[in-house]
Amino acid sequence: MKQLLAVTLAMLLCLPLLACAEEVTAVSASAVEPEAKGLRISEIMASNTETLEDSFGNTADWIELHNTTDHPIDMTGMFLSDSKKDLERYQFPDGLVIEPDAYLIIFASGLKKNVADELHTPFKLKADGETIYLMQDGLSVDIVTYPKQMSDIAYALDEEGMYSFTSTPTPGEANEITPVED
Ligand SMILES: [Ca+2]
Repeated sequence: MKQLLAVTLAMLLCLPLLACAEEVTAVSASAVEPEAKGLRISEIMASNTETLEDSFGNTADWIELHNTTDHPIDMTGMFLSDSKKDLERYQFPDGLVIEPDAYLIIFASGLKKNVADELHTPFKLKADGETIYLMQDGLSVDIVTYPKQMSDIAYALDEEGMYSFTSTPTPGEANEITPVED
C-alpha cells in the first residue's frame, strides 16, 4: 500500500512538471519562427528575354515577393540568396517596407548594388534550376527550389500554395496560372 501511495505521489508530482515542460517546448517552437513569416517568394523568372525590363532596358531575371499577411513587413535585416553556403548574398535596404498584400520585385541581375528605387541582387538565377532563400535573423522566411525553367515562362505560387509554370507572368501583381502548352 505504501509503495502504491509513493508511486501515486510521484506521478502527481511529475504531472505539473510534464505540463510545464510541454509549455516551454511550445514557446520555444513559436519563438524560432521568423518575424516576417507570411512573406512569400511568390513568383520567379530565371530566363527573362522579353517579359520585364529594368531601368537599363535589360531583361534581367527577377524574383517577386508577396506580403500575404495583414500587416506591413519591414525588410530591414533581411536577405536573399541562391547559396546555402552564403545565405546573406543580398541584403534588402534598411527601412524598406512591404505593405499588406503588396508585391516587391527584385532583379536578379548580377549587379553589385541597387539602382535608384530598383533592387538588384549580385546573383542571377540559374535557368537549369536552383534554390532561392529568403532569410531573416538566420531563419528561413521562405525557400523555393525550382526545376529547369523556360524562357519568359514564370514559376509562380498558385492558390493552393504550390508552384506552377505559367505563360502569364505577373510581376508585381497577383499571380495568374496559365498552363504551358507543349
Ligand atoms: Ca505575380
